[in-house]
Amino acid sequence: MKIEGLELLRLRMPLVTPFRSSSASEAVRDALLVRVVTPSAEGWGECVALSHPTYTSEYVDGAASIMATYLAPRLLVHNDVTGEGVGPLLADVQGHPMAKAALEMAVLDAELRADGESLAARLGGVRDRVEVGVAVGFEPSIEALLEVIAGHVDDGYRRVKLKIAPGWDVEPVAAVRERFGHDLALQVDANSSYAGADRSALAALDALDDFDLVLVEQPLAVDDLVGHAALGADLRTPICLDESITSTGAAETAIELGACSVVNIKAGRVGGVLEAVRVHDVCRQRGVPVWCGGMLETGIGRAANLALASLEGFTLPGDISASRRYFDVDVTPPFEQVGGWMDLPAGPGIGVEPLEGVLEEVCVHRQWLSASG
Ligand code: NPG
Repeated sequence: MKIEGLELLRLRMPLVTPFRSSSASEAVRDALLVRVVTPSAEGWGECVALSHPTYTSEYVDGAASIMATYLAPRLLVHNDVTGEGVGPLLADVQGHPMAKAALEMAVLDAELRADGESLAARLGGVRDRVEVGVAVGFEPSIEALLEVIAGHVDDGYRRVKLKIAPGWDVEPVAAVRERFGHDLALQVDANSSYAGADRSALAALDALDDFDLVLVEQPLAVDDLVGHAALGADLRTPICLDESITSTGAAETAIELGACSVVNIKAGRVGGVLEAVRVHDVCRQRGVPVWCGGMLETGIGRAANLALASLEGFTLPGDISASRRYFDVDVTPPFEQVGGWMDLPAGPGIGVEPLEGVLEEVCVHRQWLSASG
């Protein structure tokens, strides 16, 4: 397909409650959408980079800049760009996986809409609804945490992910188990906050073994595969990696070294949804379950995550919560969950597109990029 042009849209989306993790505290989702215009269809993608470079080195202003300066020009000069072809065309630009992933998604979406094929079908999805969970950030007190979780459980969620860090781990986990029992699937995410921790902090991770957790996510540093392998040999609870899994090769290495036995897959972190499928495939070949991580996406990114999560190996609930968990008004028709299940949108491509009226409300900047400048 010839890309006639593409538009970068910056959205200001207030979050219903601030999301506090060890790497970020977001009260407003500063979102970046990509709209690709071709003769036969338009396509949409979302760049999951956050406002600040605290989860990885990417951040939304930087992503918009790298797209305009380096990535979009590499696509606009060609007369026939395909979804499969986006990665290779951008490969000489080092890094920036979230920016690249958004462009690949938008081109793929346009291609699929023109062909009348859904993204789930194209990726090899096997289910039309997926199990989902909810991630809870840091709360100021145990009581506040329990209240937030009670709300999510009342909404029907059956899997909760807690942020943990040294000093906030055993106590909140024990309180959640005490209050909600063992029917609630519970996992924790440390975002590398135990990297370089002292023995007492690491002893807390051992103590978490007594709480029947689904997994402990990314306790140590992004590049500390040996440390994760050693920790995994001590813990009964499976170790899952997120930030460390930056590509298919990284997944193979981490699994071969015994650094993880579960993998969190995020298309933005690995450079695109097609690479995410390859990560899924190598995990599945090795019997490693995967689940779809979340980055506070709007409905555009959420729709793409659902398609990815419909693949066979996604056997654990992902961080793909309902739109209302994040925004009073989503930029797409709202995604709902019932009893911890979410339906995939029907229709070609990602199956949704922005609601014009809402887009007008939340869009704070548009930048049009075309070959003619
Ligand atoms: O529900 O989309 C969501 C958030 C899920 O906790 C979640 N994401 O480390 O995976 C993570 C975490 C995150 C939150 C990452 C904020 C970056 C910023």
